[in-house]
Amino acid sequence: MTQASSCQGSNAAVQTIELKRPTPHPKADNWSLDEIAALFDLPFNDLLFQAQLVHREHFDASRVQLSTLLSVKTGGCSEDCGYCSQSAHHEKETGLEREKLMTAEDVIDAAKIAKENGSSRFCMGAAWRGPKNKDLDEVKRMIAGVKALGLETCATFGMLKDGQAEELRDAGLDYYNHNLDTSPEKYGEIVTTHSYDDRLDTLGKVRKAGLSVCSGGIVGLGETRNDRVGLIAQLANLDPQPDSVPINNLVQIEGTPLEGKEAVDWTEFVRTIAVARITMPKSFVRLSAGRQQMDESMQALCFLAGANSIFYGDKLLTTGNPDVTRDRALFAKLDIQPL
Ligand code: SAM
Ligand code: DTB
Ligand code: SF4
Repeated sequence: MTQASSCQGSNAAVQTIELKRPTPHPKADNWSLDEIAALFDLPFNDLLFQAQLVHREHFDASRVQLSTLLSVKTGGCSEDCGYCSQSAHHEKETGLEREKLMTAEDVIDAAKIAKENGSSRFCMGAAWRGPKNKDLDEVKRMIAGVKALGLETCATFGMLKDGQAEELRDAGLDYYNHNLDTSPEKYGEIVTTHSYDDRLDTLGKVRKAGLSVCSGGIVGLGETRNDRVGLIAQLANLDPQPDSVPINNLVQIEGTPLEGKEAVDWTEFVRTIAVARITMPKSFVRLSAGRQQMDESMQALCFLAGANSIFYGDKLLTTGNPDVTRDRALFAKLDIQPL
């Protein structure tokens, strides 16, 4: 238990706020839904204060990791994820043009630019249910080429079959991104072509191959607070916890089933970041999609809540991201250094 006194004006009664501090050894992998819900319920300032305390035990609070994303195969995906611009199920409505798998050379050229701009990790995304064996050779060449530039490599290619994670690892892959996206209860309303267990199964294969796990979710799908609690519980109770936890704010895409969902209040997004930080103290928490729609002060609050990674570069997969000049200016104002 630690105590913090409130700011005292001359007439103000002295108030003491009791802060339950889940340190020095926060439970790494045994968070109950009630404990997580109680964190979400904390007064906003207390939650952010706790998140900062936890954050500073494991990280320099003024350093943020930079990852650059590239869509190496765009559109035409067989899956029906309701938020996604790349699903074939809603391509008539979204009008997104399909693009075939990029060549390794073109991907490596893009990675060189990301490196020059200061990124430390390059994430390659493909609109696949999972990689087909016929695509693996080209994908392995791109991974090896990006790794040879001295960048960390990350891939998000969908569900993996036995042996594929090992093949990607042997090509030079460091991280595999595969999000749980929401609670198990909500998932079936968002996606019907694969299940939550399929997602967990791939995460298990990734971990078994010795790859670093990147797994997070989306806020703003029309989910309840309980769904956000359920998502964080799933992520925090993965054993071991994910190395990297992207928290995306839904980017509403015209023509997708989730277009027009009521946006979640900014405080709830910041709370989700803070709860992720407290429950996964050693993970990088990435302030992911949706930054282009956020003002600088909201992003600053997300960093205060414990976010310490971003996507850097003017594009995510199919949608925009703040350009590098804007992010450099924000970092300068906040005295943040790239990791
Ligand atoms: N097909 C692969 C998969 O599903 O894992 C990889 C690509 S998929 C686009 C990666 C993640 O991006 C999704 O799991 C989701 O969390 C996020 N994402 C996709 N579209 C988004 C959107 N419109 N807004 C916010 N996040 C989104
Ligand atoms: C993640 O959690 N977010 C990224 C990355 N992992 C692959 C993707 C965001 C996509 C946003 C919508 C788009 O650009 O299509
Ligand atoms: Fe989009 Fe990935 Fe779902 Fe395909 S599997 S529709 S690329 S989120």
